[in-house]
Amino acid sequence: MLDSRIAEARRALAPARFVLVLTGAGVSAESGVPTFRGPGGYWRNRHFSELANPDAFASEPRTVWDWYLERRSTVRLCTPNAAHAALAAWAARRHADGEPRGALVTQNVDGLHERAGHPEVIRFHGSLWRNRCSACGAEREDEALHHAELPVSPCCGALERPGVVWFGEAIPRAALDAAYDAVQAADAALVIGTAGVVYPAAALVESVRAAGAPVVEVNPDEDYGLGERGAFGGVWLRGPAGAIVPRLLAED
Ligand code: BV8
Repeated sequence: MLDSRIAEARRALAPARFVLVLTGAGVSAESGVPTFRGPGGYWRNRHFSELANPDAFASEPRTVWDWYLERRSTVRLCTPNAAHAALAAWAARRHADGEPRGALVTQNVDGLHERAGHPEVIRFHGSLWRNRCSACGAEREDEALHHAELPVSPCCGALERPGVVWFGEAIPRAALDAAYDAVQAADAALVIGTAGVVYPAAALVESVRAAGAPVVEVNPDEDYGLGERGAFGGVWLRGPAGAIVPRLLAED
């Protein structure tokens, strides 16, 4: 059953000139990064949406920083899995003739796609490993796992915040433009490890789908899709990304 569905999905993706890939927390689950569903969505009994917003940072910056620093510590101990590696190899093969034939948009801030050597990652929700100046918005890399004092920006001497996109905040212009360009160019979409409920990320796939393009979805959760179809109405491959994505993207 899964074999024939993977074959069907490969047939759907093979003729595509440009594939939009959208990933979520599920692609990093097998690397040990908690997803936001279930217990992973809570920290010190607070739901992540309570912490991942500007008001929480304004009222309790230490608490919010401690959460992000703990996530850095967790991710630092993780390594990219077979799904990250297969996506990176596939993208490299498709970019071989210099012509971009796809784009990977990730909702993840963990940096595991980059660590797997993916040639071009659109970080739609920012990065765990970057700080942003709360005065001028300038960003810088920060690999520190601990901050006794909350970080201050070298540019303005202002409090720095994690370089991620919080609920209620706009997607960074460059990432939004790159993602919209990819949606325009795409004639197929591949969705891996996302519940598909956060916007505008989910709307990217909906736009490609609305243009009549094939969509392939990888997700083990039986409540993710309906019957044979995934949450976005595409070919649903029901199983973990680490097992399915390498088979889906294997060279002919
Ligand atoms: C904005 C960064 C306005 C921080 C994150 C339209 C309709 C409804 C609501 C809205 C709408 N438009 C906007 C909203 C509001 C909101 C939103 O979408 N709310 C939702 C919850 C209803 N959106 C926003 O606030 C956005 N901003 O709209 O700004 C604006 C515009 C202009 C100017 C000013 C303002 C910003 C949203 C970004 C928030 N930041 N992350 C951080 O990480 O700390 S969101 C964060 O949560 C992640 O990035 C990700 O996007 C989301 C989690 O979702 P998933 O990745 O899907 O993960 P989840 O755990 O939920 O599911 C995992 C899936 O994997 C499951 O399906 C599971 O079955 C599967 N899985 C598990 N194991 C595996 C697996 N799959 C494969 N293999 C496995 N092994």
